[in-house]
Amino acid sequence: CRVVGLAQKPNPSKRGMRAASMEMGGGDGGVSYQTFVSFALEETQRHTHLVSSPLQDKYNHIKSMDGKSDLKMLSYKASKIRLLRSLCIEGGESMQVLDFAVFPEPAFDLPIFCANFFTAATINIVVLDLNPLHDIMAHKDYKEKYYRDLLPLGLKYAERLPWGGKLTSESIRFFSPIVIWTKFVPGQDKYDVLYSAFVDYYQSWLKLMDLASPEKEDARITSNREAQHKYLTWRAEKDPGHQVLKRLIGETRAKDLVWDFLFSGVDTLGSKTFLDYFPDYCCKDGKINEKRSIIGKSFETRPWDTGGNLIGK
Ligand code: BLA
Repeated sequence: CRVVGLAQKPNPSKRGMRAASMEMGGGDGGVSYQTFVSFALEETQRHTHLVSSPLQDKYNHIKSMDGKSDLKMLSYKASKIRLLRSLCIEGGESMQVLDFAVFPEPAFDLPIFCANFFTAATINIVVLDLNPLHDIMAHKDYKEKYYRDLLPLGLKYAERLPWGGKLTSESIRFFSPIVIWTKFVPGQDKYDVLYSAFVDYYQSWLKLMDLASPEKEDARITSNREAQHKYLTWRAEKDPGHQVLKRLIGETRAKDLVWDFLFSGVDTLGSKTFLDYFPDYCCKDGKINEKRSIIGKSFETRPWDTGGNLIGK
């Protein structure tokens, strides 16, 4: 994730970009997610004016304790974007990670762009989605507004990046009907499909951003802010990446990275606690249950039909 120059460049064709993604890997034949981040930044710059986030000074580069991995962080903001940030972990053939997210300003009810790719020597774990800001089960109008037109995009990749099997049941409420949740054995073909999906999903998000106009009512802005705070609270507390980060950089620095960088806003956008939002996690002693899931894992198969209706239990 080298800091890319954000100068305007001619828009490369998707074919060109795919070719570029195929050339990456630092010579070891593996994947590197640097190209994904470079694409996203250049593409964002075509739609809005990105400025460096105040977080950038503190969070830019950390070397893992064993000296084998580099953690590289970038963060920006823009008129409709509260925070665009990425974390790339480059650990050679043993590990490559991308955590790329875009959080809108609370005046917008835009989905949260989410790309989480974990690549180890024998497995890739992928979540790519436009995470709904509001609960799409409870708010059908929100689902219609953002996802009806995106369903064909989800279908486009449903076969080539098939459902990854059971997952933490609580996570499903943060996912949209077009979520790509998949696991696969490392392979160039798959990375090419993943790159193409990333490009399509990100361009779709940017189009939504272009069209978004700010809410006029304070109550709606407050509701957007609280929904984003709930999302940040969930991820800051339960993100699967936390364990890996602890191993790489130690508990204190991992916690700092998760709370102050990856899910920045968790301490400022609202005052409710994790247990206020997710009371099922409360232990008898009043502490937060350390398990990631209370309900357990479920959703063996994709729980939405082609019309985006939830069909799983
Ligand atoms: C596994 N990551 C997972 C799983 C999901 C996600 C669903 C499967 C296990 C589970 O069901 O919890 C991702 N979960 C998400 C996302 C949301 C969510 C994106 O609720 C958003 C709302 N993953 C990372 C990073 C690392 C990482 C940065 O994003 C490492 C630094 C690692 N993810 C990782 C690992 C696993 C995993 C090692 C497998 C081990 C495990 O299941 O804990």
